Order: sequence, then C-alpha cells, then structure tokens
Amino acid sequence: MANRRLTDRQRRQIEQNAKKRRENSLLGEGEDLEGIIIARFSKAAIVMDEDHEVHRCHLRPNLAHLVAGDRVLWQKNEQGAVVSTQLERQSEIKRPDVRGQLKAVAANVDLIIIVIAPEPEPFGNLIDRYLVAAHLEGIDTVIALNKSDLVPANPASRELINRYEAIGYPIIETGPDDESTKALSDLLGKQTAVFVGQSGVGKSSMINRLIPDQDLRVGALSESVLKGKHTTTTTEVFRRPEGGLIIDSPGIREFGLQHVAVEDVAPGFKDFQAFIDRCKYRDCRHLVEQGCAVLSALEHGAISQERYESFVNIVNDIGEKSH
Ligand SMILES: Nc1nc2c(ncn2[C@@H]2O[C@H](COP(=O)(O)OP(=O)(O)OP(=O)(O)O)[C@@H](O)[C@H]2O)c(=O)[nH]1
Ligand SMILES: [Mg+2]
Ligand SMILES: [Zn+2]
Repeated sequence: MANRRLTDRQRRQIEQNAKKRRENSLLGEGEDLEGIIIARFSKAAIVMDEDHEVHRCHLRPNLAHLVAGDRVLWQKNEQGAVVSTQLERQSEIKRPDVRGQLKAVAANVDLIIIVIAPEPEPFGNLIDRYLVAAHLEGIDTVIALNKSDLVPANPASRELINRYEAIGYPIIETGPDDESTKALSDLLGKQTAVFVGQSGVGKSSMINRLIPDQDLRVGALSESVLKGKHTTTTTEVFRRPEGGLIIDSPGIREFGLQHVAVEDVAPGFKDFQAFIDRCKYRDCRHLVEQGCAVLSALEHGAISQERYESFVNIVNDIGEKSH
C-alpha cells in the first residue's frame, strides 16, 4: 500500500504555504487551501476541500497535467477560485492516449479494482495487462467479478476468476446483494481505490451501491450487442461516508502497454515469479530459449497455457508498437 504520510517535500510545501498565507492575508489575497482534484475538465477542475465541500476552480496554465486524485493548493479570489500548486504524487495510473502518448489518468491511488462480469465477456488478457501495469507502479490489485446474479448462468466467468485466485491474486465477487457490497466496503477500508475495466461491467453501479446517496450515471447495456455503452466519460473521485475515496473511470476496450519495457512483463505475472530467476540465461525472454524455466513450468503445467499465451501476446504487442 502506498505511504499516506506526508513526504518531506510536502511538509516543506505546507510550511512555505503557511508563510505565504500570512503574507497574503496582509495583502488581502485569498489564502492557500488544500484540496483534492475530484474531476478534471480542459481548463478547470472540481476541487474537494478539507471539509468535503466542492469548488469549481480555474487552473494555472502550468498545471494542465493535473488528474483526478491529485492533491493541490488552491485559493479563492474575487474572480472565483484557482488551483496554484500540485503536491507530490504518491502513485499514478498511466495509460497511453489516442496518440500513443503516456498520460497519467489518476493519482494517489492505493488499490486498483479490476472489474469483470459475466457480460460483457471477460478477457484474461485485459486483466493481465492491468496486473502488469499495477505491479510496475507498485499498486495493490483486487479482481472483482461483478453481476454475481448472472454468474450461475455463466459459470465460465467464475472459472476465470478462480484461476486468478489459485495463482494468489486477491479476488472478490460482487452483485446486487447487500452482503457482497458490505464485503467490498470492508475491503476498501479507508484506501483510495480506482475501479477499472471494460465498459458495461458495472463499475459505476458498484460505486452507486457503495455510496447510495451518490447519484452516479449508470448506463443500460445495449440489449442487441451486449457490449457496454460508454457511460462514464470522465475520471471522477467520490468520497465514501466510511472514509476513503473511490475513483470511477471510463470503461476501455484495449489497454496498450507500449510504455512498459518487454523485460518488465514477466515479473508482473505472479505465477512466473518462482521460475524467472531459474532460467539458464539472465536475459531470457521466456520465448524460445534453451534452459528456460518458464517454458519448462509451462510444459509441466505449473504455468497455464492461457496465461503463457497472454504473456506472449503482451510481449509481441510491445515489440510491434515500439518499432
Ligand atoms: N445483473 C446485474 N447487472 C448489473 C450489475 N451491476 C451493474 N449492472 C448493469 O450493467 C450495466 C452497466 O453498468 P455501469 O455501472 O454503467 O457499467 P460501467 O462499468 O460503469 O460502464 P462504463 O461507464 O461505460 O465504463 C447497467 O445496465 C447496470 O444496471 C449487477 O450486479 N447485476
Ligand atoms: Mg461507468
Ligand atoms: Zn526464461
């Protein structure tokens, strides 16, 4: 879990801030206040203050890269409110944008909830991509199988999540019932968690259930294609009454990992970890090499065919896109 204590840099910033506040109050300008970005628009942001009140703020031009979850300093003035300073990030979730440029999409996240559901059909490869990215950032993950009411009719989704549980990844099953919502709530505790996954798996619905008085927009699955419509369009932060923050993010169909080095993929596969140090060559790519312990684990069934193929898919994808 990310360290939530103030870093030295943040502490210095707050001290400087107090000094500036005294100076500002002499000048009659707004004092520095702390807040969290809960939603980002092109030239503005919604900031939640320490009393959980929200304010629409302008952004200083040098702060164009602020994202949901960022901690900031902001001031009120006659024209409204303005964010002036970004405080240091403890962690960030990054994703390539449409032009392939790596962009942070959320900051200061302790936990990533990777949501899947019986429908739309889940793909192990997308789960694996999230797991690799989270491992690199050092952020904990939980795989959530949502729409538990539909699982009996789609047992394949439970088989999929059980395979991840067998590897040692934390999982949870959630649905419309109160018990599973309570279990999810207990698991989240006071952490900051981001919900990610395909469109239509029920991320916003899960957040609605956790925060019943928060009227999030929830989309209806289009009956004909059973492919989730994109309902959530911006990444947004919600405060849980129990403490802790939840970040809702727009559903995605693909998750490019071009920003990841090929050699960082295997360490993100928990089931490979026992083997990667036993390969004959230190720079083994685990593809065709002689004396590769991963390939021999695959042969003996200690690594599943699905996971190995998923690994090769990610490695090939990175290789192609970086040329
Ligand atoms: N049967 C069933 N349907 C659910 C459950 N949770 C959500 N849904 C339905 O799934 C559909 C999609 O839910 P959303 O919460 O909008 O999904 P999302 O993951 O936020 O989608 P995007 O915002 O597009 O990424 C809606 O019709 C929900 O009513 C559940 O536990 N059981
Ligand atoms: Mg949504
Ligand atoms: Zn190897």
